[in-house]
Amino acid sequence: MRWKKRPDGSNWGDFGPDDQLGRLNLITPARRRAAAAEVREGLAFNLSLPLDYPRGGLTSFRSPPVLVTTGQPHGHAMRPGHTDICCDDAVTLALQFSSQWDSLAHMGAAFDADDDGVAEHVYYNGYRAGEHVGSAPDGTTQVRALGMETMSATGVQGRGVMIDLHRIAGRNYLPVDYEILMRAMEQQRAEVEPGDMLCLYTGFDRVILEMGEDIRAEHAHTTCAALNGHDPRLLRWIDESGICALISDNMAVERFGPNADTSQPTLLPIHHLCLFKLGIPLGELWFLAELNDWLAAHGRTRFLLTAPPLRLPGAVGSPATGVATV
Ligand code: UVW
Repeated sequence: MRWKKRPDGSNWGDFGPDDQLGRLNLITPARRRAAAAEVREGLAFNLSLPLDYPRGGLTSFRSPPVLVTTGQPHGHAMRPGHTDICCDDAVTLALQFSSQWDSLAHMGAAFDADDDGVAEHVYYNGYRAGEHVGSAPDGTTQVRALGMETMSATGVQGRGVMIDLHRIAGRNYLPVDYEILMRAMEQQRAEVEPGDMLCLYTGFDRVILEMGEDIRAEHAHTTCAALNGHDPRLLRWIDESGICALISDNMAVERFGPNADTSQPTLLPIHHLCLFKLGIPLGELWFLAELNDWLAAHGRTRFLLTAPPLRLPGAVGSPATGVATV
């Protein structure tokens, strides 16, 4: 056993001692069939920003994609005497630069999981920093547990539920607590069931696209809605709702940065609850605008969501190209 003591309010061990999927275990064949029943029109929406967005200075520590050819120039003749010409390319990008999934290896905590009075650095279900999730001195990652390949293998397909926070906040900065979220759900007749993937539309995706190079880090802290992770009732609801993924078009799903409450032990309480305690992957910077517009115009909130991350062994984050079908 990797742990003797689990964090209060966590579900470590509930899906098995070696579980690495967390709440995604709740997507059963029956839930996938219920999700497929949401497909009535046959329309599909791509939920990724172009991966070279956000531009400007929104994220300083994650680099945008750089595409290069893999040695031979684009349009090179494959073999003399034949008509075929060919292009191949390679990319360098930070996996969490644009529309992305955070795996359960993205954030852990200092916690005394072996109950010896000293906190260790651990992740969901007691997986250890260094031993299971770590990086070598040359910068290569050594993620042996909780990496993207495990999440990807499930296909990440189930029912998505959209809640439109932009309808409430517009582009005003709004920390969303339990009351506000419940009011939005009631007004929009949005119901969430265990195993659903919850999408929160804030309108920040369109801010990113419209502002282009002019966007700055402070726009993430001063524009649109973001969950208030310091509201205990909101945290309780996230747990009790049974959601298996939490997704938004904003930077971090929750508020962070200069306006955030720094008096608590964790700076990102929703990351802590979801990734560390409950095994709920987070989707950030998704492009939800067109899907949200369509759902709002048709009085709907539910859809089939298919969003596997890259099946890239050892990756902590992944670009996300979710597809919603309505
Ligand atoms: C951090 O910035 C730490 O993470 P995220 O991209 O998940 O918000």
